[in-house]
Order: sequence, then C-alpha cells, then structure tokens
Amino acid sequence: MNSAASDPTATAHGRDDDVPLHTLKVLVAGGFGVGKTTLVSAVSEVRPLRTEELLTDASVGVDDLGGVEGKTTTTVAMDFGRLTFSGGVRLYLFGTPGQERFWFMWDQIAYGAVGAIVLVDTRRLSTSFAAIDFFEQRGLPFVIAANRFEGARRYTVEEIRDALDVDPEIPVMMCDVRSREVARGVLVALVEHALQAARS
Ligand SMILES: Nc1nc2c(ncn2[C@@H]2O[C@H](COP(=O)(O)OP(=O)(O)OP(=O)(O)O)[C@@H](O)[C@H]2O)c(=O)[nH]1
Ligand SMILES: [Mg+2]
Repeated sequence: MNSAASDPTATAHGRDDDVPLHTLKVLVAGGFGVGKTTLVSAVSEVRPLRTEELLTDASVGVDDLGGVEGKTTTTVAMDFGRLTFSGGVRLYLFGTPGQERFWFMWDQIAYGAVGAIVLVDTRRLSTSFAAIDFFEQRGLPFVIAANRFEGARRYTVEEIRDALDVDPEIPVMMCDVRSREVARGVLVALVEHALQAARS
C-alpha cells in the first residue's frame, strides 16, 4: 500500500490516473435501524445499490421495532457503494441487513473484507452486540461508531466503550452518518485501524 493509504483524507473525490489503485472491501454492520444504509448512501460516489423493502404487518412480532417506530423500510439483502480517495485507495462498501432474520447472509457478505464499521444506536446498544461478536470471533478489524439520534441521551465515548465491553484498542467514536464528511471520517478511521492491525 502506498503512503497515501495511511492518510486517505489528504484530498477527496476521484483519483489521479497515474496513482495505482488499491481496492479494499469494507463492511457497514450493526443492528436493525442503526443507519447502515444511510452511511453508504451518504458517502458513495456512485448511485448506491439499496435493497430496501417496506416494513409490513408481516414484520410485527418478528422484527424488533422498539425505538425505531418511524422506520418504514428495511434492507433485505445488502447495500453497496463505492468511495475513492485521491491517494489511490478505493473502498467498496457493503452494508449488511440489520434484522435478525437476515443474519444468515453475513458470512457471504463479509467474505474478503478488510474490516467493518459497527454502527450503534445508544438507545438500543444490544441490537449491535451480534455484529461485534461476529467480527471479534473472526478476528476482523472493526471500529464502533455511535450514531446521534434525536432524543437519545448523550453518552461519552468512554461510557459507550464500557457498555459494549470492547478491547481498548478498538476505536470508538460518535457520529451522524447523514453527513458525508462525518461518514467519510469514520471510514478513514476504519482503514487506518485495519492497516494498523495488518502491521501488528
Ligand atoms: N438522527 C440521526 N438519524 C439517523 C442517523 N443515521 C440514520 N438516521 C436515520 O435512521 C433511520 C434508519 O436508517 P437506515 O439507514 O435505514 O438504517 P439501517 O441500519 O440501514 O436499517 P436496516 O437496514 O433496517 O437494519 C433513517 O430514517 C435515517 O434517516 C444519524 O446519524 N442521526
Ligand atoms: Mg439498511
């Protein structure tokens, strides 16, 4: 990986044709309704692929809608997007489906990924436990990004780290992934963390 990979924020958007392209697959994971599709859509430089379906009465009693009563659609397969940094790093972003009934797809979606963002909603931390376990068990580097939802109590990063009981070297950050810049910053943190993990 060239030196720009360690500072993929140097400049944004597109790429220089004379710089070799390093492609990396990264995952955007976490529980139901934590903002995975929102993150992929916010940063993707190509029209994101989404597989949203309406939440219907069929999901009542099956999907846990507690805390996200306003949600009308859900990802049923995956999200896909792409983001290229001018230093020559291109990320292929794969968003996982959040609902428990679609977890059987995670192994296939995760294949070949260098790392993952685990999004959490501080009102419903437990919905992201399965994603954390999944990446811990497979030794795949991940960072935790806590989305700021309106009306949610404000927690410090340390409180979130304690509540999730993750290793001290795992980066934990607050975010609002509706913002392209913020979402990009989380991806940069993930790439840096994955590179560091690969070196150690
Ligand atoms: N306040 C706030 N709302 C957000 C944020 N991220 C996402 N949302 C909202 O949360 C809702 C759910 O977002 P999605 O992106 O569909 O969540 P998801 O994780 O893809 O959901 P599933 O695929 O159903 O698991 C949407 O209405 C978003 O606008 C955030 O950072 N802050
Ligand atoms: Mg989704």
